[in-house]
Order: sequence, then C-alpha cells, then structure tokens
Amino acid sequence: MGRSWWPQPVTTQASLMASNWLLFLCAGAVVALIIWGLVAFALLRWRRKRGAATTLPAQLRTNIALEITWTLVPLVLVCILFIYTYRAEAGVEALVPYPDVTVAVNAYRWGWSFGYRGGPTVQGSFSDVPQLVLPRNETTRIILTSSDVNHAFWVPAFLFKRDAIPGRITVFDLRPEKDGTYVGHCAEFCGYAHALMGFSVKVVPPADYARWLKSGPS
Ligand SMILES: [Cu+2]
Repeated sequence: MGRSWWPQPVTTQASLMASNWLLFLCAGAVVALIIWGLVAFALLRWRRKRGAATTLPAQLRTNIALEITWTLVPLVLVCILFIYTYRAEAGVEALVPYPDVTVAVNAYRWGWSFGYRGGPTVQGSFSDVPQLVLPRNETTRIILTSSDVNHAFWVPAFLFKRDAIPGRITVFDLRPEKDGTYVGHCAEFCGYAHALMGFSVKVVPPADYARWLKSGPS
C-alpha cells in the first residue's frame, strides 16, 4: 500500500480504532462546516452598509427554543460518540478464549524481552533492538509487565499503546493482518537511555512463524 498520510491499520484491533477516529473526524468536520457557514452568513448578511449609521441591531434576550437546541444537539452528539468509542475500545480490549500464540513481554531499563510460550526468549541491545515476530491472521496474547519502572509498549502502526507497570500484569490480544516490519518503542520516559529503548515487530505468514519458532531467532 506504500506510505500514506492516512493511518493504515495493521491489526484487527487497529481497524476499530481507525474507524472510530474517522467517525470523530467526520463529526468534527460537519460541526465545523455548519459553524463556519453560520459565521460567514452572519458576517455577510448583517455587515454595515457603506455610509450607514452605526446603530446596534435588535438585542434579543431569551429564546428558549434556541437554548434547548444548542444544549441538546451537542449532548446527543457526545452521547453518540461515547457509545461508538465504548464499542471500539471494548473490541480492542476483548480477549479471545484460546490465543494462537502467547508472548510474555518484559520491559526493563533499557530494553525488552519477548518470551514465547513453547519457544525462545528474545532480548536485544541498543545497537540491535529485539524483534517481536508475530504470525499473520492469528491472535497473539501479550502478557506485559515491567521489572523496574513504568514503561509503555507502543507500536504506532498498530494504533496501540499500553503501559508496562512493575508489579502489575497487563494482558491484551493483537491480530496482525498485514505482513511487514513495524517500529515499536517505549512511550513512557524511563531514564537516560529511554530514547534507545526500541524494538521492532515483524509480521510473517503462519508457516514462516512456525519455522522461526522451531529454529529460534537468527
Ligand atoms: Cu522505557
């Protein structure tokens, strides 16, 4: 698909977030167009005529119908956005009963370890950041924690970020739908080498993943 100015969701969960974002964008654009239209109309319709005296226009006091309208319309709009956001987030948070792959992700100062259930544990270095390999169109359960301070697991292409908190386990599912290599990074300032705390995610066909799991990381 190539580079795009529009975020291209890579996981099933990211698609939910992307469509929710699109809904907000459209709702905001419609509201902006109506307001700019009304402002432009008022500016043009009631601007002072050349040479006309400066008199104040008629001053209105209360207009119950108007007051109710401009209270109810935003209220209804916010309620609709709330419901759709709630549904999108519930979809992102949902856990399948039997994930295909389980990876224990541990964040530490300053790096990541990826421990595959029934497979290797991968750890990297500053110059050679670790890679999280995931099978395409399968659900991977991530069990996230930290062994020292707060970090955050962030993969921009997945439109997803979660805090890694010491003493607490955070569980989520990822289902990538597109092969490729994606950038990941710690998104919680955690000390002087925070900027070097990167990783990458490589999404591969399931057969390649099975082969990789057997032979271990190269
Ligand atoms: Cu960190």
